[in-house]
Amino acid sequence: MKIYINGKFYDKDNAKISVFDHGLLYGDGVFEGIRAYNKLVFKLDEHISRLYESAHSIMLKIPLNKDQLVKAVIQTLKINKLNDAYIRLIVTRGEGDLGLDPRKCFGKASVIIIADKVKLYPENLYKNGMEIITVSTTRNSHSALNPQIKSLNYLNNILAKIEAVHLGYEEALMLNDSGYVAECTGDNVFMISENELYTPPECMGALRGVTRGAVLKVARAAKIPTHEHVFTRHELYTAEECFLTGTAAEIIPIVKVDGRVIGSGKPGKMTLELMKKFHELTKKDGVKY
Ligand code: PXG
Repeated sequence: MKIYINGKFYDKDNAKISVFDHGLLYGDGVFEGIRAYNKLVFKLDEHISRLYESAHSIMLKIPLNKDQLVKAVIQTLKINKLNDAYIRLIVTRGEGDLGLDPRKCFGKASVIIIADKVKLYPENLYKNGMEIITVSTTRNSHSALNPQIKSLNYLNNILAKIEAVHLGYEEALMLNDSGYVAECTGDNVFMISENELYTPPECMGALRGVTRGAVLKVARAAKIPTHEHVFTRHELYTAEECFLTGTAAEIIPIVKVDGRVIGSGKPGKMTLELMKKFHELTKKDGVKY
């Protein structure tokens, strides 16, 4: 495996950055997770744009322009001879000293690209649906650390994940400070009620997921009414269908939330239809390499 760091490729064992990098010391940096399907990078522009938006928000200057970064991603995929891949794009603040002050790292931002095989949830969960549980860790409030910033500080999500794993679940449902449904630790949440599709708006603490955006578009094209609307756990418990979306997860059906059976207890009809349409999209929509 060859890993890209600041314009050069290194073997996995030699792919290293400084222990003084503020990405490591403070989680000061931004990242993206991207998929390639059969030599097509899915929604690359959207991921690159979101990375630059996250960086802009934390006043981190990415040392490459968008075109150069796209080229570096493609180069990493080619050098690793991967047709299908999960790509992790990371920009750290760079090397500084033990103080928080990012000015010490000025001009040293590091760009790292790792391309590897994908790891999805176990196959049987796509067929039979997954169970999730609400955890007590609430999603970061946007006045503290806006969930739109895909930063290297993922402790909020990790704390929720630890709770889920401790309770024997793969994924956790996170609420915001007001008790409304926000998202899961690494996936957006959707529900279907009276044949209409709902997902929480960004202001509820949901990341503007690229897969979320793609699913909303696919649903609209299929004439399914879509709503970015607040909802509570009660509405989710009594929904007809539920599913999660994410770059790694794609679309995964949810059949139980906090022990409450959703709909028939099996992956719903509309969920299955959207999964099919999403897979078709990944086969034709993307940047070729
Ligand atoms: N919400 C959060 C908090 C995320 O981190 C998503 C939603 C889905 O967004 P996309 O753009 O991928 O459709 C993400 C992204 C993991 C893991 O190990 C998951 C993400 C990122 C890094 C690791 O589960 N998901």
